[in-house]
This record gives sequence, structure tokens and C-alpha cells, in this order.
Amino acid sequence: MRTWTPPEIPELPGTGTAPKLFNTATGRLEHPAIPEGRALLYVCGITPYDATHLGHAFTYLAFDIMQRAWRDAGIETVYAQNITDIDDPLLERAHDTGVDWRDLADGQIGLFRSDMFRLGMIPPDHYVAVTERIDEIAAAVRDLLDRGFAYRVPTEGAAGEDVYFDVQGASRDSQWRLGDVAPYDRATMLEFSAERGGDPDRSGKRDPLDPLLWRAAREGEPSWESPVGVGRPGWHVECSVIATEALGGAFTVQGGGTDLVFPHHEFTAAHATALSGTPLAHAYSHAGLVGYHGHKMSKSRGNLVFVSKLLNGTHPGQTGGPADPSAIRLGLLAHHYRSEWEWQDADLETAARRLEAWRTGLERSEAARARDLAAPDDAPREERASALGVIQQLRAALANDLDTPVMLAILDAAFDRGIDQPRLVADAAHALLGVRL
Ligand code: 5CA
Ligand code: ZN
Repeated sequence: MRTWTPPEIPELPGTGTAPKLFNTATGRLEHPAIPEGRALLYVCGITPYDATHLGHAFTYLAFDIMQRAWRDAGIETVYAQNITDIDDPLLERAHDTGVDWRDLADGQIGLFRSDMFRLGMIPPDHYVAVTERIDEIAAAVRDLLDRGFAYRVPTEGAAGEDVYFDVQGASRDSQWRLGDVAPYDRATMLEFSAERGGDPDRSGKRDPLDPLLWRAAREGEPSWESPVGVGRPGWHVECSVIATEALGGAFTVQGGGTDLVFPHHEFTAAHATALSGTPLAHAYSHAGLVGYHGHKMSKSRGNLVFVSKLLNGTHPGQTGGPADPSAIRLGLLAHHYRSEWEWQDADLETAARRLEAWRTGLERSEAARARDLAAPDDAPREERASALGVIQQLRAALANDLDTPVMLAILDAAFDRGIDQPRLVADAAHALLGVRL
């Protein structure tokens, strides 16, 4: 799939250090393995309808910052992302609105691409839609059946049979164990399975948690011919196949929002490990969920704030005209990526004021620097912050599990006080946070 033009990232003096990151699977801060000096990142992409809301943007921004941290530490990054362009909720939305599901997906992917570009997000190197990999996904399901990690379930209303993953069998006979990724007890897993696309009540399964690998064709649903019958892929296996193809096994970080910890990331890892014998990733990173009007921002509830509307100045009740993309980034970066928080409409104005204060601070420092250069002897330079010192502080906060709220506070203080080489700090805000002054 076509991506978007990468943002410009200025070079800074010196180098940062590889970030310590919280790993959901172990509950600890770690330095995940970086094979052969390249950080390999997979982040679960959108299901293309109701894109791009601020919850999506918060998650993708977290992984944009992660890549900026690695790059600043001199580490090359390889970034892969999928698009779930065939799935129940997408088909339901297409059906309800009388739009062809392909047209719905195409339009929303286009909108996402333009939102990501306007927000200055680093684009993936591998950007792959499920409909581009149906054969590979079906082959993986065939392989899981052949290895005894999957089984067929008779299906009412379909000619073929659905295929399910055998959680207990794989926990016993593969290198993966249930709970390797998600730190939840079984009751919680059952609850999340029901809420997040699973079907614990489906009869004929060996374990209620067993996830769908392949759905036999139903009347009126899109389907493909394949070695496992006519049908379409289940959800988790798409990411196992797309991630492994793009990055190989045991890559650095698998990422997404916390709503993906279970069942999605647990079973993405389960399928990949059952197929390859190696763990999917060294670490699992999750961004906290953003709420709005008292609930998690979600397509099903419809309490959404769209990035494109903020950028165009058309979010309901928005004052002050089109949002500056850097102000949107600052509004999101004011929250640590792992925190759960609620967007308030006033957050945009607060972020815009901060951006304005930084820009004014930059101008003041530049004017002072021009005066220094003109009259080197009588400038009170020692009162101004050292740009190199500020960059060092920013790097330390970034390396500490991407602590962007601390980075913003460092920059607030520096621009308020004045900076000896202000351009360097503006470049640091641009390179490390994607905020353009
Ligand atoms: N296509 C699947 C992943 S394979 C999917 O979850 N799509 S999505 O469109 O629902 O979400 C895209 C990304 O945004 C996921 O990483 C999801 O965890 C994240 N996300 C969704 N809602 C929120 C929210 N309210 N706050 C933070 N992140 C969110
Ligand atoms: Zn995924």
C-alpha cells in the first residue's frame, strides 16, 4: 500500500541513548533487543472506518516518538503496519451506510494517510493491507491445521467450515503459552474476548477462548478461494503473517493501544510462534486509551474527535480556526503514552498557547543572541539555558520510557528562561517531538 511522504528530521549534535521501554508481557522497563543494530517495529494499523480519531493519533504518535528516540540514538529503524481492510465491523459499517466495503476502506485509508502526513508521522517502510496478503494468510492457516494447532468447526449457513486456533493444544505443544503476552487471569481473558471481537459462546469450539483463523464464506460476504476453503481471514492471523513477513521473527517491539493486549496481541504471538517456533517480539508496548465525554473514544460509541476536522477547523464547537499540527501533537504529548486520559475540547487551546509561548521564547532568544554577537562583552549570557544542556535533559527523559510530559516541561522552562543557542533547541523539539517552531 502507498504510504505518505516522510517528515523532515533535523540532525542534532551528539547522540541519544536507546530508550528503556515498558514491556506489557513482563511488566518491567527493558531495553528490548535490537537485532543487528536495527530496531524492528510492528504497530497494528487501522480498521479503515471512522479514521483518524485522536485515540488512533495518540497511539501512532507514541510509536513515532519511539522511532525518533531510536534514530536519535543512531539506531536504524524498520517499521511495519497493517490495514485491517476486511473485518466484521468494516463490513457492518459498509452495509449500514449502503457503501461498497472496498470504497469505504479506500476512502478511509486515504484520509488516514493525509492525517498522518499532516501530523508529521514517520511512515511505515512496510504498509500492508490484509486484502494484499490473502494467499499468504490462507497458507498460514493451512500450516496451522497441518501442524495440529487448528481445527475445523461445522458452520450453519455456510457451505464450508470455520477454522479455529487450538489454545490449549498450542499452549501444550508449541513454544507459546497462554498468558505469554497478556498479564490477565482467565476470567478477564473471557470478558475481553467477548468484548473485543472474539466469540467465547460459539458452540463446537474446544476452548471458549479459541480464536477464529478462517471464516467460511457466508451469503453476501466477500470471500476468497483458498487451500482452506472459500472464505476470509480471522483477525489475529493477519498480523502474525504481515509482521513476520516484513520483520522476521523475534523483532524488537509489537505495538498498539491497550485494547489490543488481549486477545489480539496474545493470539498474534500465539499463531506466529506456533508457525515458526520463535517468539513474535521481544517487547509488547501499549498506548493508553484516550477518552472523550466520559468514555473511551471508540467507533462503536461514536464519541470521536477527528484529526482532519481539527486540522480543518470544523470540529463541533472548535474556536480559533484550523489547528496547527504541532499544537495537536503537543496536546497529545502532554500525556505520557501509557496513561489513560480524557481529551477536553480546551486541550487544543492550551497546546496552542504552549506552542505560541515556545515560538515567542525562540524569537526572544534569537534576538538576544543577535545582540550578544553584536556586543559580545556586555551580554548576561550565563543566565540563559545552555542548548546542549537542554538537549541532554530532553534525551534523558526520552530514554526513560518516552517521558514526553517531562520533555515539554523542560522546553517550557528553557524557552521561558532564554537559550544560548536557540536554534539547536528548536531543532531538538522538531527532531525528537516532531513539533515545528
Ligand atoms: N485493525 C486493528 C488492529 S490490527 C485495530 O485495532 N484497528 S483500530 O482502527 O480499531 O485501531 C487502530 C489503533 O488505534 C490500534 O492500535 C488501537 O489500539 C488504537 N486505538 C483505538 N482506539 C483508541 C483510543 N481510544 N485511544 C488510544 N488508542 C486507540
Ligand atoms: Zn493487529
